[in-house]
Amino acid sequence: MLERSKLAENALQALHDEDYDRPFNTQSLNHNGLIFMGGRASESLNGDWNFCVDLLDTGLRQKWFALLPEAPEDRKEPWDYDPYMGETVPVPSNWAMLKEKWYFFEGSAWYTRPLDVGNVDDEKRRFLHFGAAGYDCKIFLNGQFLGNHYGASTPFCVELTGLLQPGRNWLMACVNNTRTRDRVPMRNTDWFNYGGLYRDVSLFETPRALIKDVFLYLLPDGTFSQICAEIEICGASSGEATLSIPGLSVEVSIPVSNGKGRVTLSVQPELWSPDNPVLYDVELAFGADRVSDRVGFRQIERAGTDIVLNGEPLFLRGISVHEDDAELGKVTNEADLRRRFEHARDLGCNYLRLAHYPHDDLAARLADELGFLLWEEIPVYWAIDFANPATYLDAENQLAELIKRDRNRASVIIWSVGNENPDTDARLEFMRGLAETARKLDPTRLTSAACLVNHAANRIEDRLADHIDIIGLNEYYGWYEENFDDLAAIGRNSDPGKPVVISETGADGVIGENGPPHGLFSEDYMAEVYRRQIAVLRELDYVKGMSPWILYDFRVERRQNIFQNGYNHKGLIAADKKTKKKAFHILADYYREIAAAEKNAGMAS
Ligand code: GCB
Repeated sequence: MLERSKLAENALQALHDEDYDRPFNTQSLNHNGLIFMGGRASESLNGDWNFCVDLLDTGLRQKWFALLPEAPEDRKEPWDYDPYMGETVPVPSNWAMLKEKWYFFEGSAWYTRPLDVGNVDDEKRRFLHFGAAGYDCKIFLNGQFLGNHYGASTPFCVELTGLLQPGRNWLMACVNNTRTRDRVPMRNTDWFNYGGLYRDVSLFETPRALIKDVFLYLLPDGTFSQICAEIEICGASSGEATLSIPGLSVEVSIPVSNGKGRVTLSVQPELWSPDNPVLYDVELAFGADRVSDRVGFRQIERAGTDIVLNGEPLFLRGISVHEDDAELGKVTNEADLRRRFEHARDLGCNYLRLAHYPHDDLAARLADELGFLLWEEIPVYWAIDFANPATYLDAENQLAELIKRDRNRASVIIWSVGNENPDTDARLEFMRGLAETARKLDPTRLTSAACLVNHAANRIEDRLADHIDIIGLNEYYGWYEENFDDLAAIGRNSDPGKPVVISETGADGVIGENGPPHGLFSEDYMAEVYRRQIAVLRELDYVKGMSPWILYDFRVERRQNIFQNGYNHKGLIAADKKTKKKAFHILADYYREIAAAEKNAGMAS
C-alpha cells in the first residue's frame, strides 16, 4: 500500500525518489558565510533538543521538517515521526555516547527545538552559529530549508534575518555522519566516527552592517615592529572602523571601501612565545557593531632546516592529540582541555599536534594563554578521492573555515593539509592546491602535511615536500615496521633541505593485567620502542621536532583484538586520562634534556 503524504507533494515521491536528498546537498553554509565571533554576546541554544535517528532517511523523503506542530488528534494523515514530542538529547553531545543502541549508528538524525524570539527587530540581523556538526548538516526553520554544511569539525553560521516570526519558531537540524568515498575524511579512518551536534550552538544578533572578519598579525618582515589588521565588513561597502589595542596605545581608524579595510601600524609589541605568552586585548568597532579578541604577536618562519620563532631556532617538543573521551566522545570542555595541557606540560612539551581534524576552538585559545605551539590539521586522511573536484572543494572549504576561525591565535604555527596520503599525481595536485590556499588565506604561518617514508628507497621522499614548509613524517619503526635499522638508514639516506618534524611514531602499550607481560602490546615493549626511536632521531640534525602518537588512548572501530577492544592504545596515558605509561617518562626525560640544552645554548623554548 502506498503512503499518503501531502508533505512529500505526492505519495509516490516519498517512496520512489532516490534523489530525495539532492536539493538539500547544497553546501551553501560554508566559509563565505562565517562571521567573526570574538566578543559577541549570544544566546546559547545548548540543552535538550528533540531527537530521532533516521536510518532510512525517511525524514528527508517525507519532509519531516515541513510538519508544523499539530495536536495528534487533529492530524489528517499519520506522521511517522513527531518532531515536537518524544525523546530528547542534550546538545552538545555525540549520540554514540548516549545510548548503546546508537553506538554504531551511522546515518541521519533529526534535532528539533523551539526558538522564542519575542519581537523581531527589523534593524537587527540574526544568525545561528554551530561550533560543529558531524558530518553533513541541513538546517530548517519553520519548515523552510536554510542551507547545508559539510565537514564534521568546523563552524558555520546561518542567517535568520527576515525569516523569524515573533514568538515561537521551530529550528530543525538533520545531521548525517554516513562515511562515503567522496567525503573528507572518507570511509576509512583510525578514529571513531562520532556523529551529532557536539559543539555549542548559539543565536546572536548584529546591526545591519557588521564586522565579518578581522585578521591581526605581526608583519613577518623580521623587524617585529609592524602589526597588520585586515578587516571585512558586510552590509556596508564603505565607512570607517576603529581599532584599539590599549596595551600598545593604539587607537586608529581604518577606512573601509568595497567592504574591506587594512592598516599597518608601527608598534613594538612584546613578543608572544611559549615562555612569555603575552596577549593584547584588541577591539574593533564599525558603526554599532563591536568585536574583540586577545591576540599575541610573534613571527614563525623556516630558515634552511630550522624552524624559527621570533628570530630564534627552536625544537618542537610535542605530542599528538585526538579529540576523544571515554564518556563524552568528541565533546570537550575547558576542564578536559586544561588537563590535556597540564599533561603536555608534565611531559615537557612546548607543542601539540591537533590531529586529524580541527579541534574545538577553545583548544587554541587556551594554548595562546598557556604558551603552547600548535599544528592544526584538516582530515585529508589516507585515500581521499583526490581526483574528485567536489571532494577538493569540501577539503578546501574545511581548510578555509579552520584558518578563518583560528588565524588570530599566536599558538597556531602550522596549517597541515593532510595525513599519510599516497604519493600520486592526483594527490599532489589536490594537496598542492590546499597548501596554496593556506598561504593565500594566511601568509604568516608555515604549511605542512604528515608524509610517509619512501620505504622502497629508505628515504624521506615525497613530491609534496616541494610545496610545504615543514616535512611532517609519520614512521613506526619498532611497530608497523619491524626492521629498526631502516630508521637509521633513512636518516643517512635523506637530505630533505627543510625541517622535518616526526609527526607520528609510537607503539601500543596496554597497562597491567589487561595487556601481555611482554612483546607487542605490552607497556614494556612500548617503552622500548620509545627508547630506540629517541636514540636514532636525536642524531638527525634536520629533525626539528616531534609529536609522537599519542597523548591518550582513544576509541576506534577498527581495533578489535583482545588487547585493544575498540581502542588504539598508543597513548602515553590510558583512556582514563590519568594513568601514565612507562613510555611517558622516557619521552619526558628526553624533552627535559632538550629543553636544558636549549637553555644553555640560549635558544627559544
Ligand atoms: C597513523 C595514523 C594515525 C593512526 C596511527 C596508528 O599513521 O596517522 O591516525 O592512529 O597511525 O596508531 O596506527
